[in-house]
Amino acid sequence: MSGVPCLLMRGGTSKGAYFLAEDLPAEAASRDELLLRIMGSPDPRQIDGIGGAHPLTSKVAVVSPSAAPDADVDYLFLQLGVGEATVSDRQNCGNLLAGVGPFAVERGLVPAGGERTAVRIRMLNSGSTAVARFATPGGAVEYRGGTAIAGVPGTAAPVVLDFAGTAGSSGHGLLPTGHLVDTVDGVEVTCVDNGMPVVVARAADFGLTGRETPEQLKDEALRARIQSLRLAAAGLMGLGDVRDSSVPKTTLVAPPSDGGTIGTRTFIPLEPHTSIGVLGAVSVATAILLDRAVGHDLAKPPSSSRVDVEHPTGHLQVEVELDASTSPPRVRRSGVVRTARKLFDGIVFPR
Ligand code: NQM
Repeated sequence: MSGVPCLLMRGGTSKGAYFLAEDLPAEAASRDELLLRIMGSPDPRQIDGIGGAHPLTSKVAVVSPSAAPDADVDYLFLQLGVGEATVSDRQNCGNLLAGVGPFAVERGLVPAGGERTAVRIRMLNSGSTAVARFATPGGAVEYRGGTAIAGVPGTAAPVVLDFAGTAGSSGHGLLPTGHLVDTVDGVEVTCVDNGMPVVVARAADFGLTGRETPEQLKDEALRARIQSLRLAAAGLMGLGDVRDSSVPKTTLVAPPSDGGTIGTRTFIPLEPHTSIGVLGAVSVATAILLDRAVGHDLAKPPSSSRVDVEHPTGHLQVEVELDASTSPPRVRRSGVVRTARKLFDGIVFPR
């Protein structure tokens, strides 16, 4: 069995295997079958592969030069199931995205541009683009730096990500149901998609404070309620039957308890998130900025375009600028600061 060149990176609060598209089978079914063997799925422990036994560490980035005039590279994100043999391209990942620019420089797809390099990335899952800016002193990616992100010990070099065209990433607009608020399963929700389709509901409507730990949220009855809510909401969002899909996510919101703008507990799609996804946070922040949306009433009004999203392991600062004078509102700009780190570069041998 021959191996496959692979670079293992932490991207934001996720960890994944980064590949050049040319090193994987071109045909999607053979590629997915190979990736499952590489990650060790299906197996709750992924013991015979390099996956980390959690959705946040069972991720793949496939990167290639871009043919688009406004992009340097194409990035396809694949979410691999842990206990299930599933590979989904239906969601994007803003955390692995943080490693795509550095990976493109590491593999020579983009030349380092002096002290700092900007890489324009077309995100194939959603068709939107992001620009990643990071330090490349002396022509090499600098991973060390002083930026801390919640959920990752220590500090590293910042990767600044600016998004364009993320609204309606799943093809049904910023408010995919066509309404600001819907009632689903007896609770009010705001279904939003500014890069990630998310069902936003009030934690209080589930008998929760929104300050629970992810461990406390691992409850069979709650899991069943979240599943029922997202299956019904997905129908209204035009997403069809999402039983085997990683989207939509569900975020339960509550008043902030640590000086931030809003408190969140997120399910991906049923597993409690240890923090919150990047594009998930951008989407939730967008919702709570909208007058009368679920969560708007619970949030501390931000004084600028910066929304401080509280999550189980800290805060995620998101920048969202909206033009609320149009219907539906128009997203002018969204952005976020992340870090990434090269962990291992080599050849991976599939099972
Ligand atoms: O929302 C988890 C993560 C993600 C995705 C998820 C992400 C995003 O924390 O952009 O980054 O929602 O499954 O990496």
